[in-house]
This record gives sequence, structure tokens and C-alpha cells, in this order.
Amino acid sequence: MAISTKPAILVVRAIFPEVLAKLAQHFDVESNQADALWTPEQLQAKLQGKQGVFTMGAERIDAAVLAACPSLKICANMTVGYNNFDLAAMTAAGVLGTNAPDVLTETTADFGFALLMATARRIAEAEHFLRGGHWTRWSYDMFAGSEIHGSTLAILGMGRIGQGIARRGALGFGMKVIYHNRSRLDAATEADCKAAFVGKDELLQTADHLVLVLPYSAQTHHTISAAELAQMKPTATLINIARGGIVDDAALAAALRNKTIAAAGLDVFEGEPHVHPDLMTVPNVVLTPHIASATLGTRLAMAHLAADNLIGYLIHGQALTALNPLSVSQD
Ligand code: 8YV
Repeated sequence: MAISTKPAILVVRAIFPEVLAKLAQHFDVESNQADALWTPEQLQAKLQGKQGVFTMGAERIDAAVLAACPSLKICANMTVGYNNFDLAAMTAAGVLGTNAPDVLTETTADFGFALLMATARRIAEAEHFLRGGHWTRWSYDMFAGSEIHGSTLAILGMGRIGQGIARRGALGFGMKVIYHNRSRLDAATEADCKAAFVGKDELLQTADHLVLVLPYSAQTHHTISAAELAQMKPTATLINIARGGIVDDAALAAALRNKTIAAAGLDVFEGEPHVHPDLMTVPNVVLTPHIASATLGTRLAMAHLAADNLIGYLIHGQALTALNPLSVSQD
């Protein structure tokens, strides 16, 4: 029996067949086209002998996993977010992490805006009402929502996706755009997005629509909790397309029920796919199952980028979108 000389890799979830075929040209691939959900223990067992892993952003890669999987050289996320990686532990273990930025920026910004509009104009609530057979007559204030054009769009986290949302708001809807970020953008980028930098308190207090697009970390855990919600206008909407855990979901559900704020649109949740039961019962929230980047074209581009990172690093010694400072494969 011929012994393969190709490096071995693991693809943790079902993925486009053409991307698997591309990977198979370079690697011995163990895939999961049945899309089984593996426990962390099963994942660790499958990682034995693998040099690379194609991850979906939910698989925790930390010091314990790295110690148990000494053959691993690269973890390639098919997502821009990488809060599943302990990058310091990966760097210490000589394991590269890569993500999938840029290819999803505009699609995700489109979705952020769609969720904002559905939330502010109460589209989901109105649709449920109609489907439920409750529409027997029109009335002047039926599902009256809040204005989008000309209102104040506040963005917390002003990376590439935040900037895409800012441009849509300013150029498409004549919104006044304000933002807060760890670091202020350069003047040219601010001018391009027509966005003004403000402090976090001003952002919360002035927002008509607050969109969260910041990365999740220990530092951003519960960035929006009861105290922050209390600072917002009672007419404001809150949109989270970033990560679960940035918002305290229990506090948000209470704020929605008490009308501390008017409405929320959430694509991400603490402990997803579990959704806080209180969010399930408040009417003034639009809930979507983490689909902000979900167009087939964008997901294919994300998958190709993750695959190209594996091929680039393990075959050619250079990844495309490395997250930690290892650029040459460690043989
Ligand atoms: C992913 C995302 O589709 O890229 C990210 O960080 O959040 C989405 O685009 C999602 O993480 C899949 O679980």
C-alpha cells in the first residue's frame, strides 16, 4: 500500500464540495460532510496526526487542545472573528491562526443594514401579525416604527464592516453617522464614511440606531448591559451582528420588555444556538440565526480563503491572512 506524503488536515464541518476537492489536491483530508457536531473530546481525537485544521469559528483552540495535538501547525477559521482562538497560546505553541477577512465585509454590512431596517420598521412583528390572521383592518398607528433616513446612526466598533454600514447610512439614507472605537480612524477614512468620532457615553445617549460590530474578547464581554441600555433613548434600536456575549442578553430582554429601548435586532447570542428564553417572548426583537455573512457567493469566498491559508502555509510556507506572528511553517 502506497504511503501518502501529503500533510493531513481536518475539516470540522460540512463545506462546499469544490473547496474540499481543492484541499484534496494538496492534503489527506478528513472531512465531515455529514456535518456531525463533535464534542471537544471528539475533535481532539480527530486532530491527532493532523497538521492543519479548517475551523468554523466555534471550535475552541487553547493551550490544552494544543498540548493534546502536537502535530498541529495551523488553524484556519472560515470566519473573520477569531474569539475561538487563544492566540497567545497558539503563538507559544508555534501554531498559526488565520481568519477570513475582507471577503465578507460588504455582504455583512448589507445584512447589518437589513436587520436595522427590519427592526426599526417592525417588519418581522408585522409579518407574524399578518400570518397569524390578525389583520382585519388598517389603523393609523399600526406597526408605526422609527425613522431611518435622517436619523442618527451610531456604530460601536469601526472596522471594515462598521465602515461599510456607515457608508450605507450616510450615503444611502442621509443619516448622521457617529462612531466609537478603540482607536480613532484617520481623517481620510472618517471623511469617506462621513462618520464623526464620539465618546462611548455620547454614542449611547445620541443613537437613534446603535449597531454593534466590535470583536468579542474578555474586554468586550457585556459591553452593553443594563447600565448602557439605561443611557439610551427610549425610542432607540440596538443591532448586534458582532458576537454573542457583547450584549448581556438577559438585561436586553428586560430593557425591551420595559421599553427602556424601543427594539432590537440580533443575529448573535450568548451561548448560541441557544437563545435566552426571555428574548423569545418579547415582541420587539428581530432574531436571526447568525446569518450576516450568509450569501452563497460570500460563504464560498470565505471557504476558499480558509483553504488558501492552509495550502499557502503548509505547502508554500506563507499564509494569506495570518493572525499571529508566525510566517514560516515550523518543521
Ligand atoms: C460566520 C461570522 O459565518 O465571520 C464571522 O466572524 O460571524 C460569520 O461570518 C459565522 O461565524 C459562522 O459561525
